[in-house]
Amino acid sequence: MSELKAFIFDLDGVIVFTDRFHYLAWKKMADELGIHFDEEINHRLRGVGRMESLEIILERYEGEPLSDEKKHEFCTYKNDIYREYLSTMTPDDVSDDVRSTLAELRARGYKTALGSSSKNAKYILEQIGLTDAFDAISDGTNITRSKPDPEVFIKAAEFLGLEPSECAVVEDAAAGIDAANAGGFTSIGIYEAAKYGRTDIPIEKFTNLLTSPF
Ligand code: B16
Ligand code: MG
Repeated sequence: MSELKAFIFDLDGVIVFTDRFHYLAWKKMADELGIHFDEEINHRLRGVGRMESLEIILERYEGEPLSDEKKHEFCTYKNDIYREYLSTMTPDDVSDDVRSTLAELRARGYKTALGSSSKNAKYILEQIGLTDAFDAISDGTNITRSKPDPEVFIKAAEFLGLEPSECAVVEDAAAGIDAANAGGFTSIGIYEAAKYGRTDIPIEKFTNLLTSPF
């Protein structure tokens, strides 16, 4: 393994927790379409892109086949509701541990980047006052393939001017760990991803990034 020079962070489920907002927005859309949607199905949406999430929800849809235009309309509808929830977020939604660990990693000379599937990532970072904590931001607006494809992390490494082998990816979702591994990154799994068999380095909490031997 090359010397580790950077950490690339997933956003949703690692830096902040917007699962509930995703759930409530998809739930409203699904209820209006008469599609069964619950927390278990919502769980399958973690880390995957918006259109891919809609396709998972539509597995239970029993109506006429939907045009691409209609699917885009549903995604926009869900996103408008989701962004209303996001507008209530503030810097208090970031824990002191996350804020101080990001700062300390930089103080130790590591680069930091964001690697999120979300097209709302920059808006979320603004809301929580964390835009300046990252040297590069790779998100849903600069990729064509969603996790488990490694594109979002490869772009993050490119933006930092580093090779994947010089970067570790911090992820909470299996799709993100698979993406990191496929791209040649060291995968660090937190929370649920700490129990995922393909994770290189499991950690229990965010501050463990400061004590793990890299
Ligand atoms: P958006 P991450 C992911 O963010 C979420 O985990 C996933 O649930 C969501 O569908 C995806 O972003 C797309 O988000 O609709 O905001 O573009 O975990 O990659 O930071
Ligand atoms: Mg995530």
